[in-house]
Amino acid sequence: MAERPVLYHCPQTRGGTTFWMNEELGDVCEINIVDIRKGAQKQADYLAVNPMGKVPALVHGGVAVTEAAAICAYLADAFAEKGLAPAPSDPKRGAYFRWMFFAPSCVEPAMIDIFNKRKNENPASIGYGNADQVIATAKTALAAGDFILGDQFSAADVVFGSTLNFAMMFGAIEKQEPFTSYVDRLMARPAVARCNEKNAAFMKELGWE
Ligand SMILES: N[C@@H](CCC(=O)N[C@@H](CS)C(=O)NCC(=O)O)C(=O)O
Repeated sequence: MAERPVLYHCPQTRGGTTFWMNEELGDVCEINIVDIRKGAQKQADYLAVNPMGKVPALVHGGVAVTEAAAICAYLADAFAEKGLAPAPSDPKRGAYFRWMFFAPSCVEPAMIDIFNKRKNENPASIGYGNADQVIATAKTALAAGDFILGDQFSAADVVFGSTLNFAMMFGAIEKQEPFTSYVDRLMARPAVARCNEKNAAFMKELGWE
């Protein structure tokens, strides 16, 4: 599809995950800033894109994609030549999807439980079990090497790494190995430095302190 995707983003939000993905791909999206402090995410024009009234969102070829992990997976496939997703025939595709979706399905709700000091009384009936199970399982994702796919960085690291980074930054998951080394490795990437610079400029433009 020749048309440039439009990424709806706001600094200091989960939009950061998709903004990083865009930067890893070589800045392939047009960026549209949604000022959530001014409530732009609840205005009719944005609700038409994402009825949840949340960022991020992506529009490409007239089609909206929401949910940070879905946007990252979509962009990795749309720009497959950049090598951030294993091909459908590649056996690594299983681990790629598995951990990319483990992050929002399991790590994120467990993180919110810890943050809100909420204990699940019936882990068998809850999709993510409990926080201890999630943390122990998340560690196995990093057994293959420096990245989820071993020595190959992929969009799964953008999603999984962003989630772990936020969880440890806000104290929802205690800083611990192998998470800290993994996140440090990811945060040292040139694309992350570019995102930090660009987000600082956006915040200045928005008049945020
Ligand atoms: N499940 C969504 C969550 C998006 C989300 O929670 N976005 C927050 C910012 S981190 C937001 O837009 N909040 C503004 C609001 O709800 O008014 C995703 O993964 O993309």
